Amino acid sequence: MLADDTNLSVCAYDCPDSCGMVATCRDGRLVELEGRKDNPYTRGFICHKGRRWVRDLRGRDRLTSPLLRRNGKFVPIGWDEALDMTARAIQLAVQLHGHQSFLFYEGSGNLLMGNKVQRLLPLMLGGGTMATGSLCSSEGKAGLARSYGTVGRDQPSAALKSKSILLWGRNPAENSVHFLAILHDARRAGARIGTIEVRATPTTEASDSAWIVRPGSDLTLALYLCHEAVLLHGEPQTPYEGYELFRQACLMVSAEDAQLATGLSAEALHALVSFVVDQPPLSIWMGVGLQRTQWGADLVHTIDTLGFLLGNHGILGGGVWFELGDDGLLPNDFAVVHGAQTRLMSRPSLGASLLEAEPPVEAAMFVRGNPASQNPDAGKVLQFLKQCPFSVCLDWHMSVTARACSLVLPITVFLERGGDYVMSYFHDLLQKTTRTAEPPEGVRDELDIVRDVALRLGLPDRFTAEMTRLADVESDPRLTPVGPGMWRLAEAPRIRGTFHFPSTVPSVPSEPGMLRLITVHVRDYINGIDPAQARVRVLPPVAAVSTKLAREHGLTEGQRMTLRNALGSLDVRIHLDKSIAEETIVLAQGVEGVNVLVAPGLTANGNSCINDTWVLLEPVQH
Ligand SMILES: Nc1nc2c(c(=O)[nH]1)N[C@H]1C(S)=C(S)[C@@H](COP(=O)(O)OP(=O)(O)OC[C@H]3O[C@@H](n4cnc5c(=O)[nH]c(N)nc54)[C@H](O)[C@@H]3O)O[C@H]1N2
Ligand SMILES: Nc1nc2c(c(=O)[nH]1)N[C@H]1C(S)=C(S)[C@@H](COP(=O)(O)OP(=O)(O)OC[C@H]3O[C@@H](n4cnc5c(=O)[nH]c(N)nc54)[C@H](O)[C@@H]3O)O[C@H]1N2
Ligand code: SF4
Ligand SMILES: [Mo]
Repeated sequence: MLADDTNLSVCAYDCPDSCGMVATCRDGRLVELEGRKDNPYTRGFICHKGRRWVRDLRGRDRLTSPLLRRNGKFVPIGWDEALDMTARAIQLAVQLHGHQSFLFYEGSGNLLMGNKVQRLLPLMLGGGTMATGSLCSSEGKAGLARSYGTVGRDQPSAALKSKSILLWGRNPAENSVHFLAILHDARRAGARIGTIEVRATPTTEASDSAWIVRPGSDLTLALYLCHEAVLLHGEPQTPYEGYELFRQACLMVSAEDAQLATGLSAEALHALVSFVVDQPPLSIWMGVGLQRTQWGADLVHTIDTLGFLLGNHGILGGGVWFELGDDGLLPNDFAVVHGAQTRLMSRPSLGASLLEAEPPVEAAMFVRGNPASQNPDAGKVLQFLKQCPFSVCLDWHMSVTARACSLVLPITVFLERGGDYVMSYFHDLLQKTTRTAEPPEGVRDELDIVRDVALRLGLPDRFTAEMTRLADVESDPRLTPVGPGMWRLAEAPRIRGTFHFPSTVPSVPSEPGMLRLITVHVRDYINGIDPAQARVRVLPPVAAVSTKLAREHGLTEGQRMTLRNALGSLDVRIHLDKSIAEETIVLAQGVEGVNVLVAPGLTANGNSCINDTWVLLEPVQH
């Protein structure tokens, strides 16, 4: 039993803030969770999603027994039976079709670094089938890295030195609240804040200026702003390869082109030009939504080029920022099995790949992921799960994916495990987790489950030894201790060597007659919707449309309509929002059924094109 005490830990949610936490434990139970005051980034505050764990660890949605689907219903079974069954199903699939018949799917359910150890299960079997490609930020990182070869590691607090801050498709007021706190400080120090969005958000509310543009028009807009920057600043002093071609390309984009694409008025566009040039240094902070498109990397590279042409690269308070890259804190040979031949399937088109797989996938294990909700073309993931002979999902609650599997195994969550690490993907702190509560009876650590399955398959226990190597991260020479279980990772400047200009300017396709579906992250839950949120949503999800679109389609507030495209359909309730860009429908991501409509396309880098989704608005069929 854990002693009554307070323990320091870190929120492991897939959230850029990675808050430092203080947990109070009494009689083995978590009774209070607060912000850790000495964390220099999160400064003693945690959001309601983090705080909610006090209730959720022992809440009614917590799974506490393995559940097996029998005749369409889940029934509790014992752990031995569950683990035997899992091992047998994997063994059978491997015997019949080879190791690639076993799918080991990892999502981004938490940021614990030790998660990687679990990959030893498919790898030791020969490689298995795993997912590749990103639903999240990899496309933008690929674009940012084109400028200097790296995405680097700077600090969000650099915004405190900016005089102008442009949030481009980023919504920190909902998705990264501690950055919003920095923005408020920057404003107090004299900075002005502007936002380029496709709708009004709490972030546009908190900004001095906001420009609402049609989704997908950002590339034309960025090229036009580059055009203005070239006219203003002239040629860079040193000759740059690729500059001339890029100059010609951006000079071809006129103010009229930008207005036509974005829907901005001439005055608004002019004000945006003033915003980016008038009050340097300017920092531009891009979000994740706008880069989930076919030309996402090109867009991010072009926005970075704007920063360069305006002379904001490498100066205090200036620059262009996105998410941070992998820091290589874990050694390259961590959880590696030489000779393993993993079959990789693209995450964004996972469902279709699984349905067509040869050899077929006949045993599937899902950890920290909810692909039946979160992946594009989710209908095909569900279809695959219906026909797959064996599927097991490890989760703490009944996710959409768990509900579609044949077996569900209940796991401990990060607050009930210790000795792992979280490295933020937005700020510079590495933090260690500690065990802050006893898990409820009946749940097991995810790693123990995976190891027990491996042992039943006759594989050696490489897991334990690899887990002890995890603590080596603490001796990385780039780390400086800043408090118990907390380190600052040294900066790795992105601006170095020669700047590389974009060499191609892609054309942006559209689907005439259809509406663009934009799905956004929301304040109250992280990614896949949690059970408590799902329960209050008995009505169809809310689809926000502009009042202009509503007028054209004769829509009224609260009206039920169906969104439809070639992939499927979804019933929604209409909400009129005068702020939303033209020909656009906005839905919260994570709501069940939304991703049935979302396009499974891949970028040239193999990442998702979630925003390249088009739908028709139709009356509900009764
Ligand atoms: N509360 C909360 N916090 C979260 C998450 C969550 O689910 N909930 N998820 C976490 C994760 S995994 C991530 S990746 C981040 C995401 O964090 P953000 O990047 O802030 O989130 P998104 O909602 O994907 O996109 C940001 C904004 O881009 C706008 N946008 C969409 N398309 C376009 C476009 O074409 N052009 C322009 N200019 N704007 C566009 C959207 O309206 C949206 O408000 O948040 C993290 N933090
Ligand atoms: N339409 C649309 N789709 C999107 C997005 C969008 O903006 N629009 N955003 C995309 C983005 S940015 C992301 S990052 C992805 C996220 O996609 P996923 O990673 O698939 O989804 P999550 O909801 O983060 O969670 C995965 C599950 O992990 C569980 N979990 C948490 N901790 C643990 C643990 O320790 N062990 C195990 N086994 N399970 C655990 C959670 O309860 C949750 O059910 O979604 C993407 N999907
Ligand atoms: S979800 Fe994000 S903001 Fe909320 S406590 Fe966790 S890390 Fe902090
Ligand atoms: Mo994400």
